[in-house]
Amino acid sequence: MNVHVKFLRLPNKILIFSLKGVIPGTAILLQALSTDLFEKATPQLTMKSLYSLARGNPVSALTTLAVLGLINTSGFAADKKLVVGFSQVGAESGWRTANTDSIKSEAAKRGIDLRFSDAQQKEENQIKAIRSFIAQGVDVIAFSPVVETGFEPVLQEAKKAGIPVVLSDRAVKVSDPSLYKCFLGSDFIEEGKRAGNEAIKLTDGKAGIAELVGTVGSAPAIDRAKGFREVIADHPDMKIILSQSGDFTRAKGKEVMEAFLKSPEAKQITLLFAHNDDMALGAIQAMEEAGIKPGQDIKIVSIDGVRGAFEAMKDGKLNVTVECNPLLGPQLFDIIEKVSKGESVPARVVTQEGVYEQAQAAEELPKRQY
Ligand code: GYE
Repeated sequence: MNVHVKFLRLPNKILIFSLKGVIPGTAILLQALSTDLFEKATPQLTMKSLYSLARGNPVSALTTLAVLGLINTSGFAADKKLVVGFSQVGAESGWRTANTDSIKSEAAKRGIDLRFSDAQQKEENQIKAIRSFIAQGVDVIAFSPVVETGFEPVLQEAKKAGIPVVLSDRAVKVSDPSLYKCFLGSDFIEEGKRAGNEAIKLTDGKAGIAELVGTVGSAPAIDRAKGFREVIADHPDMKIILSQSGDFTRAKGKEVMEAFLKSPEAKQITLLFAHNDDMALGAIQAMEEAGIKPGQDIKIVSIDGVRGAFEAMKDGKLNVTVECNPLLGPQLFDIIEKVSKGESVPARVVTQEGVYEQAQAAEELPKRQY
């Protein structure tokens, strides 16, 4: 019998175990096996013990592997599927739905075993989901953090378990940057600046601004507010007179706009800045119900670029949408696959996006993918 056993330990603790040979008395040919799963699946079976077992008695090493289910019955090494745990924010907006679809369809296309969990916009649900991914021993954890803070302890647990983490769409604030490998997503400060510039153009630099803020404590809400303020700071007649969270949903956007329109400052509102399109669409309804012409009496700038925003622009009810691309699936899984192989990835990958005004809406609408 001729059995070759090879071990290779990569610096990031991935073990590669390759074995080639025929089991005597059988036609079973064993070709190759990647063993990064050994440490997780069989912690009792250390590389050293398996190595000496295989050296000393190859047949029993093979049997051990077979019993552990690491060899498929046809005798060929099983191709291990990449297991990815993904914790999504929720289903709060058109943007989010498109993002979820992009992630799920890309995983299916690549034959990835995706464990998908919806946090319903609650941080505690996300922490639970991440803990459960750690317990399941997934290969890579990816998530879109609802808010920026509070994830450090669970990310430390993932690090201890040797499971790499990739951030998708939103960022976290942690003191140890090694707690995640990469943050893939938009530059939200830049989006806020673009929205600010469009607001200045629309109002000739003089506006009473109502702001519909995204989820409090989330990266896009913090950064879009910051970018917008940075740009309008040079224009003393651009004044934010009302600002409140609508949690990125259409229903809350409508509710908060109704309250704005009943407030003593209502008459001074000449521009609405909504941190996403869904809230703007809710606000448009509130304005119409109050007899106000959205897009005319009150100019509206929002962010995302979802189909509903283009439709509203076509109807003259929304003035500008700043694009934020949700179709992150392909880029995300490129990063995840690299990380799973121990390859290095950039700590930050920024998505490319544009700005769309009313005049472009009719032409753009049929091309929109979300
Ligand atoms: O703008 C909003 C969604 O994190 C970029 O979340 C995302 C934001 C997006 O609910 O619509």
